[in-house]
Amino acid sequence: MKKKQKGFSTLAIHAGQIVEPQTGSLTTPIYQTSTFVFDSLEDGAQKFAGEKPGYIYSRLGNPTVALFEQKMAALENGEAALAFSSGMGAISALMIGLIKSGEHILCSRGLYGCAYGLLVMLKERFGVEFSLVDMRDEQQVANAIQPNTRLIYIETPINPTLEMADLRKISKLAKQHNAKLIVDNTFMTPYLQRPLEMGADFVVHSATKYIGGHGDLIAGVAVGSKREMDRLRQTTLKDVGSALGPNEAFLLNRGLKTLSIRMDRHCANALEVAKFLEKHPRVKSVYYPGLATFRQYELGCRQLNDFGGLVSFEIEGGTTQVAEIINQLKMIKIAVSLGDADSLIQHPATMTHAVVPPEVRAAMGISDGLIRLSVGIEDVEDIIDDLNLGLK
Ligand code: 3LM
Repeated sequence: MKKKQKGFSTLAIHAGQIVEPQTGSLTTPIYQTSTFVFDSLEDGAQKFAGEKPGYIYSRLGNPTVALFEQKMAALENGEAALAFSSGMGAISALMIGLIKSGEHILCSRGLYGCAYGLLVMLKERFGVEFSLVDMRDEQQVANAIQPNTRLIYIETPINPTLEMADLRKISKLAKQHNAKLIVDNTFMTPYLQRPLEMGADFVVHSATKYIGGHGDLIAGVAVGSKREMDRLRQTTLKDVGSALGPNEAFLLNRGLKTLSIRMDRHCANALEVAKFLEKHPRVKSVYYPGLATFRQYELGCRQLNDFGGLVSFEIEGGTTQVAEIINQLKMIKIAVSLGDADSLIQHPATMTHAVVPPEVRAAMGISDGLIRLSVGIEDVEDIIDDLNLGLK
């Protein structure tokens, strides 16, 4: 009989966790060590050769970090995961490990600013081509695939416009053209969207965000097949070296235990906030996949378990008018990052996407009047009261 798969919240708490044998410690300790002692030369040599399991050096693996990797693999329903010192560490390791000069990466037309910066660097310094395409239209995606396209790299929903791609259709296209599909799942977390189940090859996260959940660390993670994760551990993680530290891993393991209940609250609050903003006379448009008026509402209903905690909205005017609004806020903090318990608001044109040239930014759908709000898990009435104050 096939073993019944445990529920998401159960896995988030129990996956990979073993009671520490020496002391009975319930939580996996912070193994704060750079190196691990070998019994003998032969023991060390066998571990280096991969003939014997065991830890060698914390850049290559660490028990606190390994627990985080096991949990993320279980939650994304993938075979294996690799933890990194930041989301950009994960994205750059995957790109460097999977692409060669002369090959092409096809990307969603919107990308987090530093991911765009990385692509520009790969192009200018290493001869890797890339192009951005509107992933809402599969025909445009099919037309944009080139003979040398080896990777399709997408955010869905996109930071900060929340535009989405149909993952089942895009992964089919990727397979037809022998390209690998990487999905940045930071905005949704595996609780709300599981790209590997829809045919993607890799998932990446800025674990700094909802996975950590408390705004107190920087981390990243990639999930995929065991074969590819093993290969990347031995190449870009080992030799480029953006490994996660055990302290951060401990906080991530703790954060994951409450991921589902935090996400439920983020989603409920964000929907209320989006409805409030939609009715406000100073607000021109609201982007939230859970609004029935959102252009891709149907796709969101098919692809997501709920609609997430990010709400973007556009006001009449540009940077000056945005400043007038957000500088008035008392509780909501003006800060980049997202997915924290605290509500955070930011201006993509001058902050997260400031590195993107203005014409590319405009093509991404980011105007100077666009504001991104990461709705926290405070009482929603207090979030709305604060927004009311700013919008007055
Ligand atoms: C932000 N984003 O405020 P780290 N992928 C996505 C992201 O949103 C981010 C990363 C990867 C923001 C950070 S801007 C200076 C602050 C969809 C980060 C990169 O390397 O862990 O920051 O993840 O939108």
